[in-house]
Parts: sequence; structure tokens; C-alpha cells
Amino acid sequence: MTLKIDFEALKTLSPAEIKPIQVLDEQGKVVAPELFPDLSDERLVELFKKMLWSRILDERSTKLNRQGRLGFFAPTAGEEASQIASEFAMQKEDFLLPAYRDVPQLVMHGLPLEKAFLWSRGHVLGNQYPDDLVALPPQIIIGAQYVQAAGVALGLKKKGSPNVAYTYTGDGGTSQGDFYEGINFAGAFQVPAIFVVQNNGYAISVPRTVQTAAKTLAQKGIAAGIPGLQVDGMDALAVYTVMSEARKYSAAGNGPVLIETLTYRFGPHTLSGDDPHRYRTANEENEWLQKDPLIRFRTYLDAKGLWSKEQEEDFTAQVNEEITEAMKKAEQAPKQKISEYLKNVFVETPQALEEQIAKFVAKEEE
Ligand SMILES: Cc1ncc(C[n+]2csc(CCOP(=O)(O)OP(=O)(O)O)c2C)c(N)n1
Repeated sequence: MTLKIDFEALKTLSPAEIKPIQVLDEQGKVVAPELFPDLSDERLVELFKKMLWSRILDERSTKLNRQGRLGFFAPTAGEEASQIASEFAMQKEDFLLPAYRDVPQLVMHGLPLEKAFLWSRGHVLGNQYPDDLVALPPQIIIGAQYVQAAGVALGLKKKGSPNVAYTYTGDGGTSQGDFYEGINFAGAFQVPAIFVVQNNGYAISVPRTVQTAAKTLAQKGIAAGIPGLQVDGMDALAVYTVMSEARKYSAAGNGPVLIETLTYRFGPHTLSGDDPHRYRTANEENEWLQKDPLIRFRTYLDAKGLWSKEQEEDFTAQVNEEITEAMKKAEQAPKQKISEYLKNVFVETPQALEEQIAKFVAKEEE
């Protein structure tokens, strides 16, 4: 197996040696040809379209939330390279354990969009997955998905599976006890897990520098004996290369990898009342807007003659149509009953819960 990245060497780096990997600079020029991903022109365009899809989904979800047609929503604009390019490097049979902001990856992995909308609305049908979807529902408890991913990866290893488990948390998540427990376990048992830390600079309003005295979050992986690396999280090509190389390394039985993506959310933490202007300056926001992962990638594709304004208009109209259809389907779902919700808690319902269900059924029939 030849790899573009020497993961074994990363296990012993000192914090000062950790530098973000970049392939495309902010002007859309290739700065590290040796790390350019093994993707055909068609696949590069496909990757860009997925990122554009995610941006449109973000804009539409924000509006749908404001209209009261969606419930919980954590904006994703700005994080498309980190989220979409990492998902693009994975296989359908790899086990995804997403956090609440990772709905785009989950839909790309196979969750029908109307189900994602139902999840946002707190509907039980949003948690009932197609049989061939290898994923868990988005995790709200930060850090918890790291422990679960380590366990899932151990299961894959014991089964002799050729696949990996992969999971996401934010910079804030790395301050949780579960984070350390998860990566330590994964390192100790050398399981096929890829841990992505999406460092968007803030845990809600708390800046990264206040959350930890560590210089990077990648070095936390090294402390657990697993390769840790940083990547420019606004550069889709760099994220793709790092993630696909990490996948190859981990699936070959070499143990877990931790990837810190340096990214930014352009919007608020969630749409449940957060106002980022109370804790971020306009200057800082403008600086990150210049790094927009879509603009950078589009500039590259444009220069190669692979993408045009017309293609973008057609594709945007098509995605908007798909979103409208998915929302219609979600709105046609039967009204959520509490009894239905309770029936989904256990495989075999305990007696105490049976009694509660009976009470709610009686109420619902009134
Ligand atoms: C165990 C736990 N503690 C606290 C919270 C409340 N909470 C929700 S999101 C969040 C900040 C998460 O920040 P980060 O991990 O950086 O992820 P981001 O949302 O920025 O992607 C907190 C503290 C929670 N969901 N779970």
C-alpha cells in the first residue's frame, strides 16, 4: 500500500511541527500537486455539486425553520469542504456516526432528505432508517459519538470487516471527557476508526483558545498514540486527500486516525437563538468569508473549463425542486403521537412503559 501521507511519522510529531495540509490556495491554485486527489474531472465536478447542494440546503433549511416548517437546525454554510469532501472519500458500507451539524453527510450517505427534515421536526419516523443505511442518527450529546465510534470500530475489527467507522465532533467536543475516552480506547485496541474534529473556532460562543491550552487539536490524537493531523478545512481537495488516505491506512488494519479540519461556520451556532455578532467581530467573519470553500473550488474548476454559470443555474434549480418535494413528503407524514414515540424506545417494551403507552393511547383516542 502506497500512501501520500506518512501516518506512522505523524504519531510522534511535536505540536510545533503540526501544520495544516493544503492543496488549493485561496486563489484556487494548486500548491501541493503531490497531494492532489486521485479523482477524475467528472468526480471533481460531482464533489463540487455536492458542496453546492449542501449550501443550497443550508439556505433553504434556514428559511423553512423561520417559517416554522422545520425544528432544530444547525447551519452548515462555510463547513462544506470539511463535511462534504470528507464524506465523499468514504464508502457506503463505512459506518457513519454524525453529530447534529452533520446532516448533509448523513443524507449523502443514504438518508432520504424527507427523513432528515422529520428528524429536525422531532418526528419518530426521522429516526427509522433504510435497511442499507450504515449510520446512527445525529448525536446531540457532544463527545458521546466518539465513544460509540470506538465501540462500533471494535465491532468491525472483530468481524473482520474491510470497513471503517467515522465520526465528527467540533472543537468544543474535544474538551469533553468522552472525547479522550473514545480516542484512547480506539488507540489501545487499534480499531479502524476515523475521528474528524471540525474546528470552527467556537463552542457556541466560547473561542477555541479558551476551551483548551493545547496549541492544536490534532495533537490530542498523538497523545493517544494515534496519528493526528491538521488540514485546511476550507480546501475540499486537501480534505478529500487526507480523508481518503486515512481511510486506506485505517482499513488496512493500522488503527485509527484523527483529523482536525480548520473551518468556520458562517452562520449562528443553531437557529435556536444564537447571535454570533455578540462574540465575533465583523473583521474576523469577513476574513473567513474570503476563504469560502465553494468560491475557491469553483475558481479552480472554472479555470479548467469544467464548470459554468449556466451549469450552476440549472443545478441550483434542480436542487431547489428536490428540497421542495422532500419538504412536501415530510409534511405529509402522520402527526406525531407520543404513544408511537414511546413504542420505539425498547425492542421489548418493559411493563412500566406499556402502562404509559396505554395511558397515551387512551388520551389520543379521546
Ligand atoms: C455533553 C453535552 N454538554 C453540553 C451540550 C450543549 N452544547 C450543545 S452544542 C455545544 C457546543 C459544541 O461546540 P463544538 O463541539 O465546537 O461544535 P460545533 O457546534 O461548533 O460544530 C454545547 C456545549 C451538549 N449538547 N452535550
